[in-house]
Amino acid sequence: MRATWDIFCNVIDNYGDIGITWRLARGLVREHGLAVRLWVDDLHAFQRIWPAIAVDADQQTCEGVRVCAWRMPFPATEPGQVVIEAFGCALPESYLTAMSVQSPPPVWINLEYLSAEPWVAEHHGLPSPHPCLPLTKYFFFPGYTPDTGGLLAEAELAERRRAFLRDSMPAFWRGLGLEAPQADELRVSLFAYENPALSALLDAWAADTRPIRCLVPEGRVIPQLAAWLSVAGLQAGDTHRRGALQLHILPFLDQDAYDHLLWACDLNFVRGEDSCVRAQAAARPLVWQAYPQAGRAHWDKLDALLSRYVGGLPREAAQAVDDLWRCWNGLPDAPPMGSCWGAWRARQGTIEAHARGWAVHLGTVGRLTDKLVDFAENKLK
Ligand code: TRH
Repeated sequence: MRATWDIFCNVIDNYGDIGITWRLARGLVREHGLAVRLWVDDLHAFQRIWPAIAVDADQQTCEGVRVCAWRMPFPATEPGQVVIEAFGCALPESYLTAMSVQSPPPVWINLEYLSAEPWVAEHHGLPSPHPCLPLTKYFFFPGYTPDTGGLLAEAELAERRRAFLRDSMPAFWRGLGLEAPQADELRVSLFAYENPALSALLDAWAADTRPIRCLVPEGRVIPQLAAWLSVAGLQAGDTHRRGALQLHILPFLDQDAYDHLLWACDLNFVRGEDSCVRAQAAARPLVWQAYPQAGRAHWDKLDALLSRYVGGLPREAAQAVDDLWRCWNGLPDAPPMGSCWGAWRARQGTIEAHARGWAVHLGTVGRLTDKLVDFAENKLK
């Protein structure tokens, strides 16, 4: 009998919660043959990243995953053998009660946010007994070292990327209505939150000595782009030139097509969690915008990833990456954007080679799906 897993996803904002749980659910089904139910409280957000999702269906099967609308009152449900509560979303009371009378009780795991900070390894796997029910919840921390929960990446990801680069690039660009890149062109994807550093970055790109084509899936950054261009609005299909910069607005892509965009571009601006991991696995340079948190906790996350990421780079290239990421994230000690961009451009070749090596290094950290399955199987024994 296939083990049964329930994953609960409460969409708070943006696409990270659903993006990560959907990728996880697909991976558990495809790579581990598990029977997975994914409970989601916002099917509209889900449909944005996966258009095959029907927003009004109570239950549907997609990519082998049983997708269930998480609505209240919660229907009477026999819990899975493994229950994943994503990012501390509280499970429905009736479901918790059903878990507590199950024998043996389900393995209950809280999947945490990814961080490169050193404390993650110490907290990974820690138990937390429920205050009154006979249940224990375990904290599972993804991370960048083998002693954490690892990273969410498919076993065949690198192979799929290589096949795409070999066979599918021209068709991919045509599908987006774009020509193949010119020889000296830099093709950049931009996925970002509202960002005070954006206009200085666009100014630097417009003043570049070589052509830059920036591809922007529709989203939160569009109003700022429109303001910089002095146009009333922007929508998918729009394109504008300013100096060396050609801007294209793309439709929001499905999750797999977004991977293709990351693989096809020379440089990717990404944000949050999932797109950041995907951009690292794309073996291309990236610039990360951390999800803004109260008390500027995200600056610690940024520094932690930066110090791991630039570790293997020669000093000047490391400084260029460090400065550009810090400037993009609004750190007060960062140099102005114009000089950050110039320094990054001057070290571009070294940074590109480093990105290829880093993607290989990520493969040694361990994969989140494998580690979750090992963890749960050990507890089920
Ligand atoms: O959308 P995000 O900003 O999500 C964030 C983070 O996860 C953050 O940690 C969390 O606290 C917050 O949400 C609530 O960025 P992220 O994590 O990169 O998720 C975006 C998802 O959207 C990812 O799975 C990729 C996907 N995506 C597409 O499918 N198509 C697209 O065109 C784009 C740009 C993204």
